[in-house]
Amino acid sequence: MTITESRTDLPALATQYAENGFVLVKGLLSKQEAASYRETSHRLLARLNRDDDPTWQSAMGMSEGKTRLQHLHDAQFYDAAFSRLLVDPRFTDVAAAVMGVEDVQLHHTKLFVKPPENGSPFPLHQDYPFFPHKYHRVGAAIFHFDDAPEEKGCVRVLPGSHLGGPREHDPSGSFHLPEVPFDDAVPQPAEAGDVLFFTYLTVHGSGVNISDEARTTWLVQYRDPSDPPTVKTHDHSLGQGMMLRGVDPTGRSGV
Ligand SMILES: O=C(O)CCC(=O)C(=O)O
Repeated sequence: MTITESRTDLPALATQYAENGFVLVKGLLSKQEAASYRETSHRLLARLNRDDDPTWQSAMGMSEGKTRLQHLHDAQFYDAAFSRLLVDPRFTDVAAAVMGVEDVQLHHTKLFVKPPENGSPFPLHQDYPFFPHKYHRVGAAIFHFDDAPEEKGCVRVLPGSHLGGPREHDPSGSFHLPEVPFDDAVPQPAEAGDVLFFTYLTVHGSGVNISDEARTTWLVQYRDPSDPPTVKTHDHSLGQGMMLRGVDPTGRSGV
């Protein structure tokens, strides 16, 4: 099951998101824009030439050989093109509609490149345990800057899994959900320009990139500013608390 909608029908998006915990919005960016962001992403990572690999410890057993992942936190602090995307109403209007709120606040961002042939997978997990919030009005948008068919290790989700609320995650090392079979999660193949929105309670992960092309995505995590964190974690992220849409009615008390 892949739940896809056009970004212009906001009530339909909100309904799909409420029922399934995710929605794939087709063509939110044009192919040209996606190609430009892809180029910017790869150029930036090549220029920084960092050698850190964020592959999860718990992902090691998901493939035969060693896998690799390139990443960059806070890309909007390196290139203004990413800042523009953060406040683009094509994105923020959907983020607000699916959360059922007016105001959208930045939590953090992560640029990922899964290299060809051995791009690292992500074990199934909720994002909730990494940064729990009181009312769970926290979501993610994954921008696809190139095509992500299943063989490129596209994102997978467990439809409706958000409805059961927070789950107990394996506390050893990186949080994940060893009891949920990986194959239960439904692949969400996407094209360049598509954006996958999901709640931080939706169980998700992704497979190994076994194709001969990189998979390039930008993950933006956002929240309702009226939803306070219950634990102060992840507050090293640059720009956390920046308003992407509307106002912060709390006067920054949650930041
Ligand atoms: O980009 C992906 O394949 C999944 C990323 C993810 O699940 C995460 O960063 O929490």
